[in-house]
Amino acid sequence: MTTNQSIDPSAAALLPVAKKQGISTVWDRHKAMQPQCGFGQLGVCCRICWKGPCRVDPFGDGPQVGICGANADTIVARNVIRMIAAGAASHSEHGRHIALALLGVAKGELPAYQIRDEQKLRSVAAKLGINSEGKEIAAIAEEIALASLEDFRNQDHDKPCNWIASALTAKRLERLAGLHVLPHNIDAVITQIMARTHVGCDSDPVNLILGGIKGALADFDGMCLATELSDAVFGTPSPVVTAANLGVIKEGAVNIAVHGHNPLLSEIVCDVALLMDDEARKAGAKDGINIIGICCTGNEVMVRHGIPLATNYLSQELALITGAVDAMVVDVQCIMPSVSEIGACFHTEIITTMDDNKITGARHVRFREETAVENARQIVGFAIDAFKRRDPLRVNIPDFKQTAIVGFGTEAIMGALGAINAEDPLKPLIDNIANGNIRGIALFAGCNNTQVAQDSSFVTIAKKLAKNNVLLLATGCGAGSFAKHGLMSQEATDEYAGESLKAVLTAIGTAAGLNGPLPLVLHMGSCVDNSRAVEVAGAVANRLGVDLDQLPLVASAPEAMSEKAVAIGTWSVALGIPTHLGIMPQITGSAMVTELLTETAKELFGGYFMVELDPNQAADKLLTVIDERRKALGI
Ligand code: BF8
Ligand code: SF4
Repeated sequence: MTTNQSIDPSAAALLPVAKKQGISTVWDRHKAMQPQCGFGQLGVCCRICWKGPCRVDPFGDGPQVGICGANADTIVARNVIRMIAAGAASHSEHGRHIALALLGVAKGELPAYQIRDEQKLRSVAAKLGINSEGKEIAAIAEEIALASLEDFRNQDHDKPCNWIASALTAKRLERLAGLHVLPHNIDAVITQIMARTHVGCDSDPVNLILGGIKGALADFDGMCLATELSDAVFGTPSPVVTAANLGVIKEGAVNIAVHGHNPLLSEIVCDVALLMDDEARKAGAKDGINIIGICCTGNEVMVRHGIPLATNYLSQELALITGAVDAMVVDVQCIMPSVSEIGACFHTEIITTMDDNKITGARHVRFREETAVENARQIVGFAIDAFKRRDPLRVNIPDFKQTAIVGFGTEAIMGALGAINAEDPLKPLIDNIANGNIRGIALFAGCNNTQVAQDSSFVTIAKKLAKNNVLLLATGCGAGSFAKHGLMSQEATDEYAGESLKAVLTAIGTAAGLNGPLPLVLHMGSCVDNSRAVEVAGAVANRLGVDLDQLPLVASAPEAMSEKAVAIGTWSVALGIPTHLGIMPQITGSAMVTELLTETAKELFGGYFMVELDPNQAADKLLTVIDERRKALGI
């Protein structure tokens, strides 16, 4: 059962409930917003100064330049790189938060946190060129935290950020350095984008876009450090069986949805929930406390601890409409402001936790790492109290959930491959790519967007690629889509994988002790965890002595929405990866910028954007690109 708004059966079940109760959802608001502004869609509206707003007439009849003289190329370029700056700021602020927490742990100032994965910490040290031999864990952690914070502090423009320098192939670093787009300092690069796009500054669209690419690479740096340091503090993901979709909400439990992005909060909420389970039972919840995830916080706790995922971005409101979520605790990013109003229609506590991310009407618990346990106790207490106010007559939990095997970070993938060849884990992967059993690799990333039926493009493209023996990786809300629709299961491999891919996934899964194939789509984590996919690709490239832009590797963000997705897509291109967008980017008002990102980028970086709104055709185009790359490699 699907609707034209979403192919998620939970949406079909709950949208009529919302309608009956007079609750408007993201889809109602999308409808009310039609027709959307054509100037905005083309990217030719400028609000950068108060002489404006200005807009360039795309049909050529009206003004072709803004009041200051900026033309469509300048306006479009400025708008899109400001989006990249915002995306990079979001990811790297998350990264900074984790790096500062690691420093606090190292100094013994944050008792709520530990280094849960010492081995990872040591491997991070090695990656960053820090000698950890004979040193205490705390000392290594401090050095790593300081080296990470250096990426926000360094003033030497010729010295690239530590993390990006450690993460990319030598060939890629050389190419990016040659184009002057390697970031030296995340904060500085973001500031530069804001400065150069101020009225009367950089108006050269090519120069602007190159500045944006540097910002996108700063975004990559921020997500590398966020991912790797989180693994050291909270544990590195390994395969775990769990479930996804709104059916993971339990009628008999105090349901606490953790939503947002940063694991610093959600991890402690999970720990404290275990300690307060009895309290919930005493309040009448026979199933105790049930933590469920939404968006990337959901992905973080899912891949590390097997916490079930309730849903991805577009149906976060539907979780509340079940009437059975007692508290939704949020931190940063991708939280619809509408949740506080919908929570108020029910008994649900909407709890914000970060001082720079409040929502009108929500309760705010000021979360600090120093008082994390106390804050989490308070939050769980509010949830238990809310549970007592829940109206059982308004509970509508859709009976949909799918099994998902998740937790395939770099180490887990290498571990699984190592079960086949312990001495040379990459060999089975490389051999199977070379002999064509695996035709190529596709990384699915990015959001949901009301412009396409929720999850439909993800599922359509993935099934077609799998049938054509493409190995599938996923992060973010893309991973959420696949988990909800049962594509992260062994059954999905049996049903949808092409014969040779199925044989490979079965051989690896069986050797790795999964009693069957690997799931059809490998869940690598949240959006910041896209860096994991680059790590695997980089290892393959290094092993073959080639660069990333030669691998039969593609990326797809078929339902992209956020500024963070714009930043990720852009670094993916800069790293040499052909990157599909299934949503029309707001750049087409400038033929020059469009050409730069879809054509010229290919010459400069090897990667480029491919825009295709039709998912079937998108899959075909991705296959064509994979085949081109294979041919060029002579395989
Ligand atoms: O960082 S995929 S809607 S939740 S931005 Fe947001 Fe997009 Fe989801 Fe995660 Ni990523
Ligand atoms: Fe108009 Fe130029 Fe001001 Fe933009 S910067 S609003 S184009 S005058």
